[in-house]
Amino acid sequence: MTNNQKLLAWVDEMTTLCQPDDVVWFDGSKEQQDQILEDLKKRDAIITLNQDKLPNCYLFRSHVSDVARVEERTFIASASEEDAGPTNNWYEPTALKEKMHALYSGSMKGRTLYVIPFCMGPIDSPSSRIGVQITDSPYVVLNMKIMARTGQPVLDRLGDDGFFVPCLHSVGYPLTDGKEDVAWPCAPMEEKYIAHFPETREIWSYGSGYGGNALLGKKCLALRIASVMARDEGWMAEHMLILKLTNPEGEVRHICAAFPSACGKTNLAMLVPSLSGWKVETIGDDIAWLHIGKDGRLYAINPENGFFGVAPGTSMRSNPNAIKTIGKNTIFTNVALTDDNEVWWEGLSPAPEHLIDWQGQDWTRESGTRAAHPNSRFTAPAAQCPTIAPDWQAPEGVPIDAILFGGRRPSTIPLVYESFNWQHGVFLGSIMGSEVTAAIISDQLGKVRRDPFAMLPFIGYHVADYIQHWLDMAKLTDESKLPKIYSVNWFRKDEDGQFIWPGYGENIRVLEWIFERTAGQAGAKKTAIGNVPNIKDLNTAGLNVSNEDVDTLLDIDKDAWLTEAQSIRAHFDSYGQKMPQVLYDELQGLEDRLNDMD
Ligand code: GTP
Ligand code: SPV
Ligand code: MN
Repeated sequence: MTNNQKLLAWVDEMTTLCQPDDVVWFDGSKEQQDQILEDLKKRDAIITLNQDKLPNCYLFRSHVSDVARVEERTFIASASEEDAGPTNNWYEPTALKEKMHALYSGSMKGRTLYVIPFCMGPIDSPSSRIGVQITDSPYVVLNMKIMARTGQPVLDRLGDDGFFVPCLHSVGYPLTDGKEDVAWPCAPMEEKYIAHFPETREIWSYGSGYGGNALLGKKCLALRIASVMARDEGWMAEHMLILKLTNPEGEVRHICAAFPSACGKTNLAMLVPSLSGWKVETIGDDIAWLHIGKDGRLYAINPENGFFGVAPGTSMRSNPNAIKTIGKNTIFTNVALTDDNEVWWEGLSPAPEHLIDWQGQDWTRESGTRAAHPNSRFTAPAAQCPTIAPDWQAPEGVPIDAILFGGRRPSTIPLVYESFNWQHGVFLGSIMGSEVTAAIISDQLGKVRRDPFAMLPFIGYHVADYIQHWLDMAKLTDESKLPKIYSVNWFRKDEDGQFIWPGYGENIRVLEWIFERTAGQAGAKKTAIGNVPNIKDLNTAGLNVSNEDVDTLLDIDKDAWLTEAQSIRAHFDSYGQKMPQVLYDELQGLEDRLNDMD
């Protein structure tokens, strides 16, 4: 329990507001989890999977409207509109609180209010931060238990007057006037609010039970609010995986990679190298918190404790480590159910004859629909990953040698290239783009949008100030100690719309080149856009891709890049007056070098 008066007072106040039938402090115990499972079973809100094959695994089916993050209903309620910048939805904080107060009033009637103390980052890390989530969703409680460190150890660290981020969450479906509960309660789209108050470090989420809308430690705290803390305190909160790479000689490098949602972070973090002697170990698959260490290098911790991974496309061929991770103690959401009470999704294996699809309907191969939702997910403990690095919970983190930026770009962007220096690397992050994926509810699916640093939906303040913060990080240390920065693109397509690069385990060839560049070994040619490997600089032994295709993947198309530069200028302009001048200088430099090309 706790004597933290601020916490006790906040829980009292929220209880009075939301009027639940019960209040339960989640202590992380098996008894409490069993109780929650029992309640869910009674309500038919959970499907118990085959306990011989998938021990302690469960399936949830969400409401058809509540299947991914909702960027249109996500708000940065900073005191001034200017601080939210041009890429966020802004709402005046007092007005938003008033509006949401009305929604929360009595919103937990007929339900239990759970209090979940959680720690983002290892309990003993000075870089970790504490949050407390109030929620009326038992699904959220079970997921938070996997995704964060929860319960009494967190309250112990918090102490009597420690700081926490209050995170209020309600699914927005009060059981008033005899209203019956449903398997997945949520509110209609126009009543959903995913609200962030950056100055007071508060999170209020209403109306959705899914993923980043509802597991408030993840995108809301560890990225949007943490990005504001990081700006104020001189560190960085980024949408990045963290991996440890060991070469055949036993030398180690640590790599962070920022890719937008559903663009390959989990897969790269668990990569099984196709080249013998190389080893990849996993430290994190979605979020990195980066600090300058005592030695002046940049160190990363993974603030999370589990993986909330995309199911479709995950198989023993593409990502065997993920498959081995999710064999027990895992929650599946919106995947299909087999006749043996196991799980299935597109890309896992040849489709069985009969399934129950993610909406609970009979499905056969003739149905012509997807059996699993494209944004169906697994929630699994990170410690179960066979490649989890032994030091993944090191309180000081791991020193980072290289940062990768990448997205889904069917054309123009080569397989890999290296920035000239930190400032040019920041430019590479700022110009990122990617096709929009099913991780977001959007009518822009498949269209390329700019997504600077893969953080477009997660920067808790003005995008131009965020880019300036990246530039400023170099002033906190000797630039030569900072990681080298690379752009990668696994998603180039040919005229038939097929991926040219095989990806997955073959991405080790790109990591090998990057490893050797950090050691001053591999060659490269200096081009208008950056340092690009020559074909001979890449290890292509045994690679099932023609030299012609590798040429295409490494080629720089002057006209396509000049068009790209124009689009970058428009996108910089849309960020307004605050955009750092040096980024325009970098853009001008790129255009000048392109115009000098033959
Ligand atoms: P979030 O959890 O939404 O942040 O996604 P993520 O960035 O972790 O993406 P993830 O690794 O889950 O991959 C998303 C989809 O891209 C899956 O369907 C993968 O199978 C596919 N994918 C991942 N890596 C590659 C690759 O190297 N090549 C190709 N073609 N597809 C890939
Ligand atoms: C993402 O969309 O980047 C995710 C899934 O990692 S969610 O937790 O829903 O944000
Ligand atoms: Mn993500």
